[in-house]
Amino acid sequence: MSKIKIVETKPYQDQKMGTSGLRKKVKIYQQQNYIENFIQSVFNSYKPEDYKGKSLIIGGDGRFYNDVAIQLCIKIGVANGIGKIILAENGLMSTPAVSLLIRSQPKNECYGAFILTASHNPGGPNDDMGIKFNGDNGAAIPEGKNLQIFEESKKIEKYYILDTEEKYPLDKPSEISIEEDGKIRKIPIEIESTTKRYVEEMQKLFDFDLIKTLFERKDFEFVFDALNGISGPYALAIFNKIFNVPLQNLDKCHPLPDFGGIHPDPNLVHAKDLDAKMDVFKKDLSKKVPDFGAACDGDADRNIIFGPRMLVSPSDSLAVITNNAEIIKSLSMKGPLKGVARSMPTSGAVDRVAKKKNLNCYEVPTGWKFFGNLLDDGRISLCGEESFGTGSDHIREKDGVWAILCWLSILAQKNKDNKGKLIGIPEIMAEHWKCYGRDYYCRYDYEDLNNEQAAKVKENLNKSLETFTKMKEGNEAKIFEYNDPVDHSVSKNQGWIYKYKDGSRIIFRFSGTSSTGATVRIYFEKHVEPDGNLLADVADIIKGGENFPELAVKLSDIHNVAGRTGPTVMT
Ligand code: VG1
Ligand code: CO
Repeated sequence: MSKIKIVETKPYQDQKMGTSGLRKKVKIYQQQNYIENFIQSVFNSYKPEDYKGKSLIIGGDGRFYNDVAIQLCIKIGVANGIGKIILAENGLMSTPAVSLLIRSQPKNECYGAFILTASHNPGGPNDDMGIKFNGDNGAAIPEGKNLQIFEESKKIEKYYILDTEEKYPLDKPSEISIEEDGKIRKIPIEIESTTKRYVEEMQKLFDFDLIKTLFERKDFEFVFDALNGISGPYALAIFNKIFNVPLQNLDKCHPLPDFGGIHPDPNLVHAKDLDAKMDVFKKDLSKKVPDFGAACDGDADRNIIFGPRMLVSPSDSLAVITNNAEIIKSLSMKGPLKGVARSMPTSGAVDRVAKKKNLNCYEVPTGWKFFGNLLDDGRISLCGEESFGTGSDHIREKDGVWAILCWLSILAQKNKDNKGKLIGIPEIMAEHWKCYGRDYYCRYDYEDLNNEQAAKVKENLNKSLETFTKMKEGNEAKIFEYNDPVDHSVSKNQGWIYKYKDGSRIIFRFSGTSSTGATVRIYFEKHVEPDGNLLADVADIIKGGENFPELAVKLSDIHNVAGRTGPTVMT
């Protein structure tokens, strides 16, 4: 039998959620009452009837310190009046699977979920920890709510917690009994399988029998890398158990608290083993390369897709999926697409497809939470970000494994009655670009600028808006501001856009997920018409003609301001 105790605390001033949740170094999270304050601030920003007696879902990517956070979520949640805890088995569940789990709860019975992840950021005692809160629609809470929680966290004086040292089991159901106002309240802790519900949902959304025909082909080889993150259990359950992909083709599929020391970020820099397997840097033309390579990030909401010796840029991936929506069951089963959306820095490739198909195409700020209203309002069925995120209205988060299944569906369908040479990813891309032209795309990150340097870069970018506009006829430059068409909220200062007449763009943004210093992201996008050079190297096009990286350095003066000679990461 436990009692509820009230603990006095002092506020922290830095608990503002960024692009996706609160991400900080573990050392920051380990400060006294740091997690307690944040969790209580979430409750404080809601009315008691929003959570009292309702269920709370808890899950995460298994990173270091999640075990501590899980126990606190339970004890503070129950002390605030939560009526049932639904805990992911061993605390492990991907972000998309949590979104699905929330949406599977009976109406008005679920408060939301704490998702314990810093997503693509590295983990371990010296790296990052994160907490996200998703509301009862399964989506990360909107910007306004984030700010409300931040305000609460700056003035918090006390929190409620169960007065017990007990550690609740993560692998079997249990029950908490508390004494409250002279009465006894019992709160069940249910255990939800990490993978079961999600795998069953994917079997409903996709034609698994059709996809199996692809895996049965002798000339189709598939490799996957979970980067030691939470996508591993889902990959094993689907790719190995159902599609019979041999285990040696499924790499790093057992989640590790420090991700084995790697950065669980599926991109050209951090997915090194997969890059090598797929020979994306074309080092050994004599060797046979798999036909399909894929990876997900730490919490399994991102995806990367490789063809043999080629990366499918995430912006292109969104365009190709949109173009093939009719042959992907998950997207066609509810009728034609309602509309599509992309984040502002994502290339215009999907816009071209949307235009041809007569679909509305929305441009939102970076961060999946901005798609939530459009999805809930039935305005879009599909959306994506340049940062390796793709998703649809089946849940309210981006979904790595789902995106891979979309691509497998396209390939399976294209090869349905094809006994000849495999129609693979290169052929699908070539066909796409022939029809729409190609939007060559890449991103440079300059990490760890100090505050002063960041302020100077911002000042330079503001000044350069006018300079750029005068540089060439048809040039436009502006700071992106988003007016949400559903709730009419306005999000200002969402990045600097320098745009040419043909749609080519250079974009600057400051990251909202880095846990140290400021990270400047520079996005380059150059359009080539269908009759132009469609099979060139991305770098050659981005630097050829008007040299975009050089121009970006001029517009921001970042090399002088921050004492750099180049970006820290190029993807
Ligand atoms: C980055 C990406 C953004 C993504 C966010 C969360 O944000 O650019 O597109 O939504 O990470 O992804 P930023 O502010 O650092 O650029 V995840 O998979 O790390 O939750
Ligand atoms: Co993620």
